[in-house]
Amino acid sequence: MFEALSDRFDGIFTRLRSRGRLSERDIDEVAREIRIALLEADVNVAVVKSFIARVKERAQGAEVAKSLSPAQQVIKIVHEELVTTLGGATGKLTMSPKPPTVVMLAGLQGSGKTTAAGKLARLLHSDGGRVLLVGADLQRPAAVEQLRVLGERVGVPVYSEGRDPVKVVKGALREADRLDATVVIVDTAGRLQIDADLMDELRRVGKAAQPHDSLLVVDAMTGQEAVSVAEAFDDAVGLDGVILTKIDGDARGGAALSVKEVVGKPILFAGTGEKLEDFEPFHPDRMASRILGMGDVLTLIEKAEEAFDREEVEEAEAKLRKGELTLEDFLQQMRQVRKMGPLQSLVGMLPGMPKELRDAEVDEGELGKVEAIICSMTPDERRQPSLINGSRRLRIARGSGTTTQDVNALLKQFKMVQQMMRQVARGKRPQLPLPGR
Ligand SMILES: Nc1nc2c(ncn2[C@@H]2O[C@H](COP(=O)(O)OP(=O)(O)O)[C@@H](O)[C@H]2O)c(=O)[nH]1
Ligand SMILES: [Mg+2]
Repeated sequence: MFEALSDRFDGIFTRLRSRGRLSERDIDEVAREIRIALLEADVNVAVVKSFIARVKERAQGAEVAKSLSPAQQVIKIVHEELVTTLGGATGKLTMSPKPPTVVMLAGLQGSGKTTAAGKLARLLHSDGGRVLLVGADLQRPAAVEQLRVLGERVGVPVYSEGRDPVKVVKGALREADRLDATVVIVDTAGRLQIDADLMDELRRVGKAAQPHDSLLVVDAMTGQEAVSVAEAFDDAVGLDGVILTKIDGDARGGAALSVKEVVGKPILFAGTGEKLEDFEPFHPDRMASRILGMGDVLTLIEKAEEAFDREEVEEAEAKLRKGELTLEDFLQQMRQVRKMGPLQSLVGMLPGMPKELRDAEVDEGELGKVEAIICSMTPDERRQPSLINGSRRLRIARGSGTTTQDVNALLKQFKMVQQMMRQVARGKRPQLPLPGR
């Protein structure tokens, strides 16, 4: 996500780092480059203008922090202003003091409403909420069925009936009372374009639902178009916030960087993929760090906490400290890391990752191979790889559908990791074969 924009900033800051003191002209030049980068990213013109003005003013005012180089100061200012443009503080759903809290999702067809309803239900359900999903999209015959499938996977009930969305909502609110639900999420019908009929239906559904949170679901990949759509919906039905979907496919970031300032409504959540778990609260500060290639360590940690079994981690840590890592532990850790999601998206969250690495295709097939090889070993072999002689090697290669070269490569790699771990265990800094920039 936001790769194109990240690359531009990367280039700008790399050039900046080679300078000493920044003259007024230097600052003008950087400002010009950032302006072009943002316009290319499809950020709204007025937003770009005010962003550049703020950065320039602060950079010239030189809030001189002695610990930072001139380049670092500019990066810090740009980071802070990006956070502001993305919405400042992390937004939250307005929860009704008297349950249930009603969340209504609106948006154009294909923007990701139904998917977002399922994802939001999953998030709130896992936080202990008693969620009721409501299928009020009766335009598309398959829409309610799609929602039912999602509800089943998340483990929350789905309510729908008949042909009138207003009746559905009224029935759903009674059902919510009966179920003692704390959150009701209403999925509504979309159209290909904004039209009077759609807005009229939304108003009627809204009147019946009296939502505490009226959220617009927009596709990030549509850039400026997403911003116009948000303005139109806000004018017609009034919005409390935005869910920005498909940011996984959005290289530019124009919608993310324009919505808050143009429409005045915060982005509350972001869709980061097609799966139910590909959904996160929108944190402006973390997004800004991601855009500037500073990584998003906090999200990474949260994902890790979700995927990792604490006891297993503690056990692995203890072994690490004693320098006793085995291939079995290696396999287990690999599986846990893979539970966190596609490696490519994880690498993108690491700070200071060289651009080449961020862009490199992580070979998931290669990982599958490693897993197959370790699985083909006997438990003894996993604990004591030195047992693996020529004939065992051949057996393992055959069993895993790989070659003896593959097995050798893995054993060599593992030995390196083991050595590194021993260094760590002895309190030394490991000598990582890191690629230089
Ligand atoms: N890559 C990606 N695809 C998404 C995301 N959210 C939704 N989709 C896909 O977008 C398509 C339309 O989604 P849907 O929820 O049916 O849209 P609706 O018409 O607004 O209800 C589906 O194929 C979804 O899988 C997202 O965050 N990332
Ligand atoms: Mg739908």
